Amino acid sequence: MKPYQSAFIELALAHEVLKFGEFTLKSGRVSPYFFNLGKIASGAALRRLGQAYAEALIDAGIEYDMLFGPAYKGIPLVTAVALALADPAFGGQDRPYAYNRKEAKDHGEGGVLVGAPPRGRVVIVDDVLTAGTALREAVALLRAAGAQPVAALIALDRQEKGPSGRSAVQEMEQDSGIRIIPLVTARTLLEYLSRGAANAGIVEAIRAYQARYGVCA
Ligand code: OMP
Repeated sequence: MKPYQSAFIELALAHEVLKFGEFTLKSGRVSPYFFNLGKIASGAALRRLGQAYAEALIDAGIEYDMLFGPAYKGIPLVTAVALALADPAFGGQDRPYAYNRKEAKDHGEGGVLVGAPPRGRVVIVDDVLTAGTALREAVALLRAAGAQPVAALIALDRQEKGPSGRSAVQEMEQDSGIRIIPLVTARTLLEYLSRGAANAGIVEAIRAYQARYGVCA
C-alpha cells in the first residue's frame, strides 16, 4: 500500500466518507459499506483529498492535456486536483480543466460545458466507480465535444462484476480504451480495514459482499 493510499483511507475514515451498515447502491445491490466523498466538506480536507488524487495521477505516469470533472461531485474534485497539481510541491503543473452542467443553459454563454474547451487527451476526475454508468456518460460527452478521454482518476474502484461477469473497470478499459486510476480499490480497503481499523464483523460482511458481487474477495 502506497503512503498516499493509507493517508487517503485515514482521511476517509476521519470524515465519515466511509460508512458501514446497509446501503442500496445505484445498481440496486445492498452493500455493507458506502463511500460518500461528499463528506469532504472543508478547505483543509479538500486540499488533502486533491493532493492524494494528484499523487495517484503522477504515480500513474500517464500523458494528458487537461482534466474534466463530471457534475456534480466531479466539479469540486477536478478543481482540487488542478490546484494540487499546480502547487510547486507537486511539480507545479498548470493544467486546464473543465466540467459540465447537468442541465443545458439556454442563455448567456449557453451549453453544458464550462471551463477550458475540451480538447486533446483528457483525464476524467470522479468519485466512485461501481458499474461505470456515470463514467460512460462523461466519456460520451467528451468524445462528442471532440476530445479524447484517456483515463479516469477516481477515489474508489468497488471492483464489482457487471452483467458480463467482468468488472466495470475491465469493461471500461477493454471497451472504451480508458485507463482507470483508483486511489484505492475494494481490495486495498479490505486490506487496510482488516489490520484493525474496523471490527471483524464488518470486515467479514465486506468480504462476503465482495465474494458475491466482486471480482476479488
Ligand atoms: P456507477 O455509475 O454505477 O459506476 O456508480 C457510481 C456512483 O454511485 C457514484 O458516483 C455515486 O453516486 C454512487 N456510489 C457512491 O457514491 N458510493 C458508493 O460506495 C457506491 C455508489 C453506488 O451507488 O454504486
